[in-house]
Amino acid sequence: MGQPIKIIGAPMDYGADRRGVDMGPSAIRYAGLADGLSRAGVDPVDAGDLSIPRAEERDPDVEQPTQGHAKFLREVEDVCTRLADRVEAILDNGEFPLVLGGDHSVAIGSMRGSSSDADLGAIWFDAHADLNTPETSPSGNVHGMPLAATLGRGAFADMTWAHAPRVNEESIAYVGLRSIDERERDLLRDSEMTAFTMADIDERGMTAVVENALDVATTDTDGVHVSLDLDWLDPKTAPGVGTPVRGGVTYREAHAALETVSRRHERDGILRSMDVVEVNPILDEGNETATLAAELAASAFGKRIL
Ligand code: B3U
Ligand code: MN
Ligand code: MN
Repeated sequence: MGQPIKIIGAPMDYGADRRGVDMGPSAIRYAGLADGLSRAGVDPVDAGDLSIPRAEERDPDVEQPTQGHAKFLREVEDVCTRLADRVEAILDNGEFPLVLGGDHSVAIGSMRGSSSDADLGAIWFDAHADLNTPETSPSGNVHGMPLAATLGRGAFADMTWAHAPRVNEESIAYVGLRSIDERERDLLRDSEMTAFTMADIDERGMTAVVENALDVATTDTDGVHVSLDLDWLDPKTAPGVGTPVRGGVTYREAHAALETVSRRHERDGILRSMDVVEVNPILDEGNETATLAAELAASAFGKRIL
C-alpha cells in the first residue's frame, strides 16, 4: 500500500470573500475521497479537521500590516501556524499530508510545514497567481496572497509565521493561469517563478506543460507540493468556487495533469504534500465540484482507467 495518506481538513474561509468554502472538507469527504484513494491503491487515514474560530464573532480588521490591507490576518495566522505544525508532524511520522481547504490561504500553512525539513518545489494549479501582497491586493482577501506570504513579499516580510524559507521562487511553477491583477502581473514578471498560462496549454497540450512544470519543481529540491485550486477548472465543470473565471481547464485536461504528476511520482517519488482548496458547496451544483476534487486527488495518487 506504500506511504499512508493522512487527510487533514482545514475548514477555513477567513481568506475568502464569501462564506461556504469552510464546508469544503465535508463535501469532499462526502463525495467519496477515502474510497477513491483506496481504489487508487493507497491507504487513506482521516485525521479530522483543524478547529477554526467562528467568523461571525470576528472583526476582519483587528490586526493590519503597517502597509496595505489583509482581512482576518490574525485568524489566518492562527490556523496556518497550527496547520504547519500538523503537516510537519505527519511528514515526521512517514505519512503523506493531504490538506482539504478551505480557502487557498491554508496553503501558507501546508507549505511552511512541508518545507520545515526539506527544500520544496511547488506546482500551483490555479486560474489566479495568488501573489498579491497586502499593498497590491484589490480585495484584501488573503486567498489571493498565499505565494507572496510564503515568499515573504511586501508587508509579509516581517510575518515570519507565514514564511517557508526553504521554498525558492525558482522552484515554483504555475499551470493554467488566466486571471492576474495589474500590480500582481508586475510582481510575477519581476520574479523567478515559471508561469504556464491557459495559452501555453492550448498551444502545447496539458501533459507537455505539466512535465515542464514538474522539471521546474524538482530541480534542486527534495520534493514537490501540489496546490490544487478548483477554480483552475472551467466554471462549467467546477461551478462550486467563489471566484470562477471563464476559459479554464476541461475535465479531461485536469485528469491528464494529475495523472502526469502521479506517473512522475511513481517513477521518482517526488510528491511530498498536497492541498485541494476553494470548493464552495453553497455555490456548487449537486456536489459536482467536490466530487471532481475527490477524483482528481485519486488521479494524483495513481488511479488509472485500466
Ligand atoms: N486576484 C484577486 C482574485 C482572487 C485571487 N484568488 C482568488 N480570487 N480565489 C484577489 O483578490 O487577489
Ligand atoms: Mn488560489
Ligand atoms: Mn484561484
